[in-house]
Amino acid sequence: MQLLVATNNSGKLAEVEATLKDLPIKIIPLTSLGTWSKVVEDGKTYEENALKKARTLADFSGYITLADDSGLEVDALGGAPGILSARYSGEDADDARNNEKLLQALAGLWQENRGARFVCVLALYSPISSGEREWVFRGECEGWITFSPRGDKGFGYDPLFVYPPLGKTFAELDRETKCGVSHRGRALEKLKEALPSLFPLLTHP
Ligand code: ITT
Repeated sequence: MQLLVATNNSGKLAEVEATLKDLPIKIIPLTSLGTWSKVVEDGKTYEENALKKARTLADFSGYITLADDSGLEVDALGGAPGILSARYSGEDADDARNNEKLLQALAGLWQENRGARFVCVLALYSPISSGEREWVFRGECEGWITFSPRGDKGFGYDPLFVYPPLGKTFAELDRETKCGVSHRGRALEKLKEALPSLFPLLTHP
């Protein structure tokens, strides 16, 4: 089975590829399409955004498509940045600016007030030409936000997110270890569990 992974984020793509590598699935990255439509992420939930990305790219490309919408929810900020995590520091946001803004927003707070969770919602969508079906899988991971960045692996907010059972930030873990415990790893595990029963539906519409 061929699966388009509809993300512009190379960190997400690498984690999906690593976690699904043992399945009989050929991962198609967006870059192999040459051009693709940009999706405006205007949903109110991760589910809405993930489904919109998956539907748009599946109907554009004709491939069965997996999309990911994710974010970091910080308790002291009332759950922000949440679904706005990618643009937390503005329209020209990047990982460094987002992390800097988050550390500033939490300045002066003790560890017990720095609780946070990562959320990942995966949407799997088969295009109109294959019968138009959709499924979503959610994973979450609890932790807290460091006082300064630690580690150089991963992407996004990884250097700031401590996973308490290992006492390390996600950026201090190798990809396999992170995916074994992370929000995305947990959502991907649910997808993997469901896939055997979905394969017939996806491959013989
Ligand atoms: P696509 O929409 O193209 O998939 P994106 O990076 O814009 O890529 P989102 O809209 O889902 O993805 O935004 C998610 C934000 O949360 C973004 O800033 C990511 O860097 C961050 N994020 C998501 N998962 C993460 C993880 O596992 N580790 C660190 N940061 C993560």
